[in-house]
Amino acid sequence: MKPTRILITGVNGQIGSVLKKKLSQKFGAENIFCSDIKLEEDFTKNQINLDVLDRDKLFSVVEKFEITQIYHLAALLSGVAEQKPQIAWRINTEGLIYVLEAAKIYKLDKIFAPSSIAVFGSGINKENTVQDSPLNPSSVYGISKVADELWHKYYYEKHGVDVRSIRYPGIIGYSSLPGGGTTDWAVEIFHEAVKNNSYNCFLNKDTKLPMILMQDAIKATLDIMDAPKEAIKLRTSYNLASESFSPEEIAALIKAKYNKDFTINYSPDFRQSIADSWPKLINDLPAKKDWNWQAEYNTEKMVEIMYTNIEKQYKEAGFAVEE
Ligand code: AKB
Repeated sequence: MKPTRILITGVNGQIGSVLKKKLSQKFGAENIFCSDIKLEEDFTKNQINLDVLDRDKLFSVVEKFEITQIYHLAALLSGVAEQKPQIAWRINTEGLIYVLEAAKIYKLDKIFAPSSIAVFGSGINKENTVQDSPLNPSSVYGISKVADELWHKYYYEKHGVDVRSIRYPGIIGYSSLPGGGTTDWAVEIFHEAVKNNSYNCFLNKDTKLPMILMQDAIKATLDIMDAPKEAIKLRTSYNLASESFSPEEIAALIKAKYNKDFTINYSPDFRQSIADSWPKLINDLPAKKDWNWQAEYNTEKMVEIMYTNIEKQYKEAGFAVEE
């Protein structure tokens, strides 16, 4: 059996750098190959400059480094995609198809390709969005992710590509920044609370959305990839739930427990209508049943982890943090 050698695309994104560390611990740093359009190429460090639309380079990287798995994270998220619809469609769908083609041609063991809660839109029960809810997204990002999910299933059924996917909620982590999503406020709020004691939120105060702490998002990613092939019954993408909250709930927790001077304002922008089309509470029964998914963190613990770690980082980096 060939040793596991993993290519991560879009490693410079919010989840990439954290996933890279975890996969390096698990499989050895020498077996993890990182790529991004914004990464300086250095093969001695397993670093590859890769535009996922460059199919030939992707194929040659897979061949040259004898890759056996790809974690395909390169994508444009909902906010940016809405402003650059055509390039977002290309990166999010064409990029995925090249990865799936590489998996087919080079007979890769498995692929991880995330989807998102953005696949949902009108016609759902927002308080209990079950796996089989209709997929009527109103955002460019959501449209591309619905197409992606169908491509996963197509390559699995037609070519036997073992592609696994979860519908990520908004991901909240302290060691990397999100880039261009509708759920980015849930990370920004902690940075602004620590640095400036105030935050101007781009969503309304009561906009409740599904979220997940980075630790749980990484756990879900590794769990679904570790599951036996037969356990993965859904070849589109699995609903994944952890927490759900609104900006005013997080602001109240920050103020009550970590920063009594914290204030928040609301100036909703174009992302409000994206958020309004998404579920508030996800039902993830199939993920629990098929590969034993269970979130470990609740909102109070998440706030503690986020606030204390971000505060520590700013203090250590010499930023002026108000005491
Ligand atoms: C976004 O806000 O676009 C992403 C997502 C929910 O997929 N964080």
